[in-house]
Amino acid sequence: MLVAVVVLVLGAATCLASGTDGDRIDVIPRPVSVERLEGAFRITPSTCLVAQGPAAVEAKKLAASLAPAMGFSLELRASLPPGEKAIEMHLDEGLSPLGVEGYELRVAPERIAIVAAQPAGLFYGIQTLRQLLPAVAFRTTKVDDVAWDVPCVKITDRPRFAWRGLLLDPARHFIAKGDLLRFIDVMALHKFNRLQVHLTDNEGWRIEIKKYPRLTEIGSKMDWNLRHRDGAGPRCFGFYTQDDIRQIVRYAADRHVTVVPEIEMPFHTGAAIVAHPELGIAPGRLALQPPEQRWRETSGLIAPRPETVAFFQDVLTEVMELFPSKHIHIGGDEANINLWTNDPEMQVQMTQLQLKDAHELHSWFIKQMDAFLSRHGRRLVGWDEILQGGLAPGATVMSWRGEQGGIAAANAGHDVVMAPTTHTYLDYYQGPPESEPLAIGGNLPLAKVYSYDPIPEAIAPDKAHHVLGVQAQLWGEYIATPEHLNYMAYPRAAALAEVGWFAKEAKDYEQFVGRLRHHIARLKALGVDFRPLD
Ligand code: TNX
Repeated sequence: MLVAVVVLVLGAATCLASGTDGDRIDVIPRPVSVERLEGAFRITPSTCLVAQGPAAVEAKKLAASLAPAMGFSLELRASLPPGEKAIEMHLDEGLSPLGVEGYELRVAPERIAIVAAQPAGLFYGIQTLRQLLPAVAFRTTKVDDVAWDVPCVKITDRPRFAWRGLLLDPARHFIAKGDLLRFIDVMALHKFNRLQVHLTDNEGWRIEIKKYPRLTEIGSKMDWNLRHRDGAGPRCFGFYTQDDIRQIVRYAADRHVTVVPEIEMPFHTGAAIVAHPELGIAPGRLALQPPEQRWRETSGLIAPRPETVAFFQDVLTEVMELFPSKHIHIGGDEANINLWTNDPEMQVQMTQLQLKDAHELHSWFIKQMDAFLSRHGRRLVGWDEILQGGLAPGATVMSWRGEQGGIAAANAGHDVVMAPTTHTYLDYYQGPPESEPLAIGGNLPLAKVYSYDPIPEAIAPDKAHHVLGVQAQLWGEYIATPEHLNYMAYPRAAALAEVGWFAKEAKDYEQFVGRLRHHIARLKALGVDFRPLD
């Protein structure tokens, strides 16, 4: 299998390098193998779409995505009408060597065929097909006088990694449901398949929990925000009802995106502590404060008493009902555990549990959550701080403070997702700070994102399969509007999509930028804001 993939990759390199401008195949992420053939298939109102069963479900998505710009909807049929031009889609187990997300796309003058082993593969074949059309195919209103020509090609494609993620942070600035859904549309076009949603933090609790209504009654209207220190700025209030969540999860699933919820603990929990002071260290202090003082009295750190463990397990019970994702993220980052070291009640707890320090108490708490999620058939994911004090047996590690955490976890046989600040923090500046909107800091230009390889050499070759993939973060402290969100995301997320999809051997930045120049015309047609290329 490995040999076959390498051959495909090298094949792609030769083909694309020899292509003249008229032959350009400007697909992002770059398909593994592209062969340009003579001629084109023209889509017209009389073109029919042929698919059955699960393939028909995907075929309808193709028709729906083309209809706004083309002004007609392709007619879906169950069988190929003799002599008529058709786009045909079907599942074929024979393609299972391409994995659950791989596909073949063949375009000939009389027929387009998309074939895959699984529906996700058909969906990705559709995303490639859309990008072979003129960029105005992405317009959301009818475009006249365009020949909807698709160049003849033979494409064989499959992703390098199973986890190709983006993180959104509605906790810091709330993201309205409609904006979230539009974001999912654009990420799916780039073949991303995981959306981590950071639902809780010091600045806000954004998910309705039936058992603890105060979490949103109070925690979604926090009067404090890291960015707007003197109070909450615009878009700092809001939450998703359970019905909203179900709608988001379903919408994402239709686009083959799994929504991974993140419920932060034991730190970054200020909003929960304001709503439920009993979760914090020295309970009761908060309740006595006037509302505008509430934040200043929370450390953002919960006290891991048995009652607190039960509280968060109750929360996770409702979260598991809403999110079918196998992976559930519990945060685990940046805990200021010195507060436990110095707290008399926590000292007693550490002695009782025979733990030698606060790191072990942190680990003990995470292990309670790991055991609980494992009992329910789920997998815990946490930021790399969960390695300190001993990694929970079922944990998957998201490596953000560089690659060391990911390397250590993978070499110890744990799954990891690489998400280092150095290459995947899309909240960082993407150009000279003086000419960019205010950001949290850092410096992450497009080329650096593109250069990333999620498998560091320090991971033993027989452990490399533990690297599930890669994820980019759009932390929300400085991102208050959907326009700004897209500006920070694109085009860097397009580069990350290629990092997650295309084999590193044939990655070529100049060639990527050439394709990107065409790709941004698609973003424009869709009305998606992006940072212009240098
Ligand atoms: C660190 S990444 C955090 C986030 C911030 C981010 C800002 C991580 C696990 N923790 O809470 O939003 O930096 O770049």
